[in-house]
Amino acid sequence: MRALDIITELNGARVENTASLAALYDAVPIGGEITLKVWRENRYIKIVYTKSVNDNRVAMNNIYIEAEQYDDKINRDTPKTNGCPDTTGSGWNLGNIQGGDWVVYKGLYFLGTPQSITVRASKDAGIANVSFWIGGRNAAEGGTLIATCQIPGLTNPQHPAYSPGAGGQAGWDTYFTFTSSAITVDMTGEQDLYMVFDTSVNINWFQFNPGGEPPEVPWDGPLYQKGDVNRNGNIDIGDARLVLQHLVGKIVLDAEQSELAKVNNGLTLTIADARLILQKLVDKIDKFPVDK
Ligand SMILES: [Ca+2]
Ligand SMILES: [Ca+2]
Repeated sequence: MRALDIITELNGARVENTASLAALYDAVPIGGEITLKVWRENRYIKIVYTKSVNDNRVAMNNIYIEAEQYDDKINRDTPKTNGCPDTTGSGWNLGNIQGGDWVVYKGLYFLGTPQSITVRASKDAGIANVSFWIGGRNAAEGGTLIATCQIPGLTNPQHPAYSPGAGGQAGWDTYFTFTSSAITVDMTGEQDLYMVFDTSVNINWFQFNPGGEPPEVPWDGPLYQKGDVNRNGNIDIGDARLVLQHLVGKIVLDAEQSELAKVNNGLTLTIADARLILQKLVDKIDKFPVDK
């Protein structure tokens, strides 16, 4: 939502002002769908999104997970939970990882699809590829790959703090955040999330990055024609009267009415708009300047 957007409807109900917007918004349950009719710059658009717990615009998908708090793992000794010297996170990590290992975090609920995953990790040398799957740990198990994240070792030139002489424990104790590939698979709903490893790496935590603004599409519902300030379906004397009353301060038009009333240049509301509405009413003009 941009600063100059005007929300005119929420789930089909007219938004009169900030208080009515808040009341309409509060009436939608968490997880419920919200359809907004929004006036943006010079056109109506439709924005559809899911109401979230902690964000009134974007689906809740910034889920944060301590890597060592998995629900299940491959049936062998590794991975293991170890103390973690990183200054962020829980003080514990997921370590002793071998190629082929996996862990699973069950029952994560996504109200939308995140953009990507930030992974807090360390490694001494080489490159680890961490794969994230939902529904299973690989395709054969019914899983869908959602993202991969490369973790270079501290002695690898791809590492942001590349230090050729700092292998071994220095590399394992130096944590950085790395960003996964973009998520393009729909993750909405409850998911079992698998993290799969191709080689050794230490993971402290990871977090899903929010999906950003909900997509916008042109408004496809009914629209009032320009000049129909009282929104009764036609141009009438009442429309001109409302504009005049607004201009002398007797009433205040709501945001949508104000847009409907700007029939002259579409930018500012003046006495010319009321005059044009009257001229259209008596068929002196067949179109408003703004419609041409
Ligand atoms: Ca941790
Ligand atoms: Ca009217």
